[in-house]
Amino acid sequence: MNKQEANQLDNDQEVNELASSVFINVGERTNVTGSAMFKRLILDGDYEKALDVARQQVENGAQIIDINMDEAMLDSEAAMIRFLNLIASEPDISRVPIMIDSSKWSVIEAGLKCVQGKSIVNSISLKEGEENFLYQAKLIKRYGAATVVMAFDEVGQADTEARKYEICERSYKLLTEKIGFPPQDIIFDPNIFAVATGIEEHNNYAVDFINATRRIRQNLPHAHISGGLSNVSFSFRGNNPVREAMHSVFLFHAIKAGMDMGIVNAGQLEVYDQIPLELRDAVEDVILNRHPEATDKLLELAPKYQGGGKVQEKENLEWRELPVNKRLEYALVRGIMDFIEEDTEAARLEAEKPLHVIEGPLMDGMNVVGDLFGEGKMFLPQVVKSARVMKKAVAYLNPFIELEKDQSSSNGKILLATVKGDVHDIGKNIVGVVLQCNNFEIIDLGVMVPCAKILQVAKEQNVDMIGLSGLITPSLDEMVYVAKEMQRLNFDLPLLIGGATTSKAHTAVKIEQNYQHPVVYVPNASRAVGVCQKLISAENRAEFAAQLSQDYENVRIQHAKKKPRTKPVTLAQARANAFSFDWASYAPPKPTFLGVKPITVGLDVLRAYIDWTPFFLTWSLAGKYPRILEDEVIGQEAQSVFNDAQALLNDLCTNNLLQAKGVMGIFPANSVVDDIEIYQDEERKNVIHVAHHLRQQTEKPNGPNYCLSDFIAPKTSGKADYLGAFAVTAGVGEDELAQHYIDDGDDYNGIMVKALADRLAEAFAEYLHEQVRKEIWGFVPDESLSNEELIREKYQGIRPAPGYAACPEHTEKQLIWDLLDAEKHTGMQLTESYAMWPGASVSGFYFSHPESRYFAVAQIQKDQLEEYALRKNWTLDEAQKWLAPNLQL
Ligand code: B12
Repeated sequence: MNKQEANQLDNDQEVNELASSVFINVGERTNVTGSAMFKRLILDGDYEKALDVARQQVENGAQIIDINMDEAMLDSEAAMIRFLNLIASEPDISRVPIMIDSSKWSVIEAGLKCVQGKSIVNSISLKEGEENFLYQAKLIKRYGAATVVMAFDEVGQADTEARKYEICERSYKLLTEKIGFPPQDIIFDPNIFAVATGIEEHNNYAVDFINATRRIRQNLPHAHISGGLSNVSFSFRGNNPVREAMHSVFLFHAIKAGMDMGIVNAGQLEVYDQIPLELRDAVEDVILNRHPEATDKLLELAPKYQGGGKVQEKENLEWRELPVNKRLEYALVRGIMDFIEEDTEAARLEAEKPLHVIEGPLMDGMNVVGDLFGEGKMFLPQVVKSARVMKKAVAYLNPFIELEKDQSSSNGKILLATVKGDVHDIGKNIVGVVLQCNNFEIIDLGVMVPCAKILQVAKEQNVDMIGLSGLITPSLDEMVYVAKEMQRLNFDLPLLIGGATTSKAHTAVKIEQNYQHPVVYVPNASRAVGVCQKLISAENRAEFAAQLSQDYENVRIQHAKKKPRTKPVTLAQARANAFSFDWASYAPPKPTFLGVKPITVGLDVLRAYIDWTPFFLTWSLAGKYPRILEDEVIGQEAQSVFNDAQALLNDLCTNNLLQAKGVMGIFPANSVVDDIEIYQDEERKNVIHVAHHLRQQTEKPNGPNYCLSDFIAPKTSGKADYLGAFAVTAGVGEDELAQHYIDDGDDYNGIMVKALADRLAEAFAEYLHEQVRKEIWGFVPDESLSNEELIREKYQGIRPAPGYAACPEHTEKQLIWDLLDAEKHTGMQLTESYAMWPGASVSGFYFSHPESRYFAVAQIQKDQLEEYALRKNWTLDEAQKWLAPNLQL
């Protein structure tokens, strides 16, 4: 324990006694995942300065230093070896034990080989089963090292007292009884998770930790207990006084129960006795889960203590000398939350009415934000952060406005909804925030909203326009339906259309004609502001509407004249030009496993597989990762949003706030023309399911007319081939967590959670595909590709997903669900439009053929439409509905 901390704890007899006698503090500033400064030094190759960081920690009293080099842009193994070798020649650092911290076993092993003297491995667990656990523990024992054992098993990370204890007991028995691991070298980490998150199940997390600690200490002799303290207060990020109080109270109780080691930042610890009594009581209620309103009470109290945090003292606070309206503008433009309530209060006292603060300085500030955004001088993430500040100020003023029964005068009311059957809302949420920044009032009905509800609320709330959003093509039909219903029910509100699969052409040809009032396709959030302002303005609306309908009429005329760029061919001609292959001299790879396999994997594993480029697109920052971080114009903002993402990702991983669940399967299969028959077993007699695919139907003078079935051995070839399928999600918990942020006025993190969940879902698909290629199907056991190469699809085989270009027909997801029993294994559900819930989900097929490739089916012809209807047992109308995107509009 460092000196400062010991002093801080001095005032409390009990804690101090325990602390000075047994509590060991682990320094973690030498961890690239936890310290941005250390990461920069290592990435820049400045190992001398990085050593200074280690030295300072020891000087400040750290009794162990944790070293972690897990960074995607680093050769972690080499960095670990280099740094440990340097430390070995610095006696003032190497006098304390080294904790070798990595999620990769190879890095740990490399570290163990370098360290002289006693080291500690961070960490091992039963996550990948007993065999792996004991194998790693044996090696650690051979090096004479101690180890942190996480309360994590094959099922997942332990969250309840029972699970924590049960996993630790099982680990203890395995270690001590099976391989004679010295019990005093076992350090359990029973997982400190965030409390007061707003999610009821999290309320008991601290109690669970403390009780599990007590049981471990009572029943598993000599073992130690450790944990990362800062996690517990994650929900109060930005409010240091409350966080410090939470740390202190938690430690007070955990040490009493037997916690004897931990990562405790001295600067983030309040003296238990000096915590104001009302705050200490409220914090204690939360930590010990003493009553159901504990979180709400602490939330209520928290703002009172905000603003006194130590972190802020270091910042340049010259702007605090500005007049209040300029301070508000400064905070809005820079997204600074720290003083917003104080300044809003100052503005309120100066104003005649509280509402004038919104209409005056706050709106002036937001207008500056809007202008800077319009001029391309501010970027989307910054705007969303500004909105967070604005919301906080408005929330502060609301009770005063209520008191005066004043009516707020917004630019206009807009109802937003993701249509029935669709679950995507990132784009819609971004549009909502940007419009709010421009003083529009937003009524957001969420996702999967039926038409009747949209229209009913629009009437009840007397909104000024309706905005619809959708990501997948079946949603387009639903938008057409809403337009028709608006016409039938004599609405006269403008209708906005947006979302990834919508387009001006589709809006003009399919939607606009059905409704005689303005219908506008809006390609992105920044365009939304101008469009809404024109539609709301009494002078501009008529002219804008006339222009729009002329514009859409032109689009329709152009569209009608449009000839296909390439000549269509008949289905028979296309089949005659199918991909041809010498099946006779080919042996399809036989999987090492047949059947269905549920998959669980930690987010810490998945994060290494993330493709970051689309993440920046979500934030309207276009450019390839990692180059985007160096970009002259947007580099700084990209780096900032990336840093925020890393911080949140760290929290998601350590606090288990999202979960990834998946299932995969491999089945005997053969192709029959454009279908793929899936068989019950290797006898290939019983067809259990049929996968239906579409064939390219345009003239291809230089290549085949592909269909996915081409990549599976035809039944007539007599070869035994296989088809794989998967469904994965990283979105278990995403809606609740995002909503928690949004309810707290923090749309920025609300959007960030979903953007990260999406990235993790795709990373899961990438990770699982690699497992399939290398092990489960095993057709390329020796594959060794970097994440960059994986992103560039440098592997053998493909994983097309229903909805994507090679298999554009969404209902085929039902087949995946039936084959894998996906709902049972993962909880993932299909909506009536075949969107997957949770939103951050991906599903698809696996093909192993070395020549299999991605392609676009594109336009199909009437003969294929009719035949496909027969194959699917559909009416022609049904076929037209589901294949609409591939038919001439
Ligand atoms: C990232 C991504 C994902 C993410 C999730 C995306 C998300 N949460 O929105 C993940 C990996 C989970 C995913 C999964 C799938 N995806 Co996807 N995905 C994409 C991708 C690459 C980018 C979408 C995105 O996030 N854009 C950034 C956001 C901010 O933009 P946006 O949603 O378009 O919103 C902006 C505008 O549209 C507009 N806007 C949006 N709504 C509104 C509303 C109003 C009123 C207004 C005014 C404006 C407006 O303003 C927003 C901000 O500027 C697109 C391809 C593309 N280039 O669009 C494919 C794409 C959307 N996906 C597609 C498909 C098929 C799928 C899957 C079905 C694949 C599968 N079988 O697993 C699943 C479906 C998931 C599910 N839950 O059902 C297809 C859809 C085509 C189709 N035929 O339906 C696309 C177009 C790819 C393609 N070219 O084939 N996907």
